Amino acid sequence: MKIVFATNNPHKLEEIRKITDGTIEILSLSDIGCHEEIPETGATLEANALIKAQFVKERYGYDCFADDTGLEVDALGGAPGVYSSRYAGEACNPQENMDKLLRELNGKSDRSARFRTVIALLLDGETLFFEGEVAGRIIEERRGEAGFGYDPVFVPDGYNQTFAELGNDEKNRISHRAIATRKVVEFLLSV
Ligand code: ITT
Repeated sequence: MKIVFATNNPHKLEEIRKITDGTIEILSLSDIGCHEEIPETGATLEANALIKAQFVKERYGYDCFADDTGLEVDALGGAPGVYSSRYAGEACNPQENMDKLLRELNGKSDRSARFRTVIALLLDGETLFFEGEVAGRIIEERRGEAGFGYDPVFVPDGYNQTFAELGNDEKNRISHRAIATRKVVEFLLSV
């Protein structure tokens, strides 16, 4: 089976190709000649995942799936959430987003948070959603080199290391996206 994963994030592609391990051929946006930035204008992770998947289906005709992920921090009322990639401003980088997060949490004792991934799948005229979540906490300074985004400041429950310290193999075993992706893969292999 061949399906498009509507992302240009190389970390996500590497993660999903490891998880699917050759059972499904995953095409990226650049594999299908799509080099546009798909505007993520939704107010929820579900809406953004669907926007990305529908964009590909409408313009390129492929069945596809897309994910949107947010980091939800309890002491910040669920922020940055759907705005995780642009928490510190439209053109900001992951370092600036992490700086802002650590600043906002400065002095706060409740550091609980979760990563939540929603995947929208468009297949044979149907729309399906899959979800994965990992609870954890935000530490006070960055630790570790692996992964991307907020990985250096997120320690999943049951661990002492950040996602960035755990490394890609362990992260792929337990991550929000791995949980959601495994659900999609299981579904795709069952149809
Ligand atoms: P695409 O839209 O091209 O898929 P993106 O980088 O914009 O890629 P998302 O909208 O899904 O990815 O994620 C929003 C931000 O949340 C992302 O820029 C990261 O900063 C952060 N993020 C997502 N998944 C993460 C993960 O597994 N670990 C750490 N941070 C993550």
